[in-house]
Amino acid sequence: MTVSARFSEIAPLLEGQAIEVPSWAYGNSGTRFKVFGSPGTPRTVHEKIADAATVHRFTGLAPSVSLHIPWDLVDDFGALRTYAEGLGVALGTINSNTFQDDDYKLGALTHTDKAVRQKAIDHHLACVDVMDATGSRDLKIWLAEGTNYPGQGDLRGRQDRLAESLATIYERIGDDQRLVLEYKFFEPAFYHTDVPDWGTSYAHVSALGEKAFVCLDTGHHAPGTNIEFIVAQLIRLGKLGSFDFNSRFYADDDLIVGAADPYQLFRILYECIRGGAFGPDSDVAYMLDQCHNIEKKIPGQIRSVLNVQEMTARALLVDRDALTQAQEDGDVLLANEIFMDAFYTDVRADLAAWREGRGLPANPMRAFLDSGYQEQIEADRVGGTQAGWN
Ligand code: PSV
Ligand code: MN
Ligand code: MN
Repeated sequence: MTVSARFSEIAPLLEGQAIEVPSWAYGNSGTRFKVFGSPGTPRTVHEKIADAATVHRFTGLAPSVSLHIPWDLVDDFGALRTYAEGLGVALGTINSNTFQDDDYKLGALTHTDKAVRQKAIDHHLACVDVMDATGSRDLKIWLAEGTNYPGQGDLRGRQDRLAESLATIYERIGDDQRLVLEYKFFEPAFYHTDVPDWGTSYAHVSALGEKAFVCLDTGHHAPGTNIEFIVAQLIRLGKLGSFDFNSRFYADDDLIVGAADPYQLFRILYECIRGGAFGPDSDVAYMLDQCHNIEKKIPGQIRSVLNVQEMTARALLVDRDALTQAQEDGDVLLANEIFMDAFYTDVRADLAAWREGRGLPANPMRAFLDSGYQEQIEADRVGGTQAGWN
């Protein structure tokens, strides 16, 4: 197999593509109705990392794994780092968790009770301690905070307390570290959410300083939202820190990225490329935030990173000079045609040939399924408690 001439022009840009995978994608998850167990599910963080390393081994795309504290708590994070590196992956973003503790029922960083706020702040400071040991750059904060009923909370007072809590956490962020604040338009709170949109996240991270950025989770927007516009705007403002990629049909569905709307993924990646947020000079972290409720988890992750790679290749194929010319000429239909031409280009055969040339399987999914890894973990991982959304 050989790659086409046009593809070989863009192929070098695919070389360093890295998509971080979340540890929780390997554990069991479900809906509020049922969490399904599945054979071979990791019982420890070490087993999650081993599965993540397997995704990287077959795809060459996922060199780091993101951890969630306390789900992935261990006594010795330095040793965990060494273990991960031994498997060929790094430990990446550290995610805090203030959504599973009774004390946080009415808020954590926004709570009216100073003692509760301090507890939530201390948890984040402990997460930074973890980052120091793992060598992680980013602390990712997603807050499940908000209210269910008008009048329940003082909207403005909650923002003030949030700003104050975040500032305390930010003080502890090291010179080589960053704080990324994720937004989500609703859920678990249903009336108002304290960080519901990119504007609110942007306001907070701007106030914090240059080590604070916005995290954009593709599943966290109202239907019909033009996400690529938000991407373009945050890149313009220098505040796009990271992506949590997933697909949504209805709300925060956490489905395989590119499954629901590959064209939207293409448009998002195009804005990243257009904005200089893709490639070796970019600091934007590309991560998955997905759960695999009914499908097998490792193949689910393999499919996800391959989807990102495929849409990246297509977005790189946009003839930007011709597009700029058409835009400047006001040629609406030609501009759209140039854009769509790239989107409709089937890059799968070229990608397969290119992978082979780099010593990777042409078809990572098939190679994984044929490898026996899944059967092995299903046989080995019996007993103990399966990891999950716990
Ligand atoms: C909850 O919505 C959520 O899916 C957020 O997107 C976080 O990034 C993730 O959980 C992990 O905390
Ligand atoms: Mn997320
Ligand atoms: Mn989410």
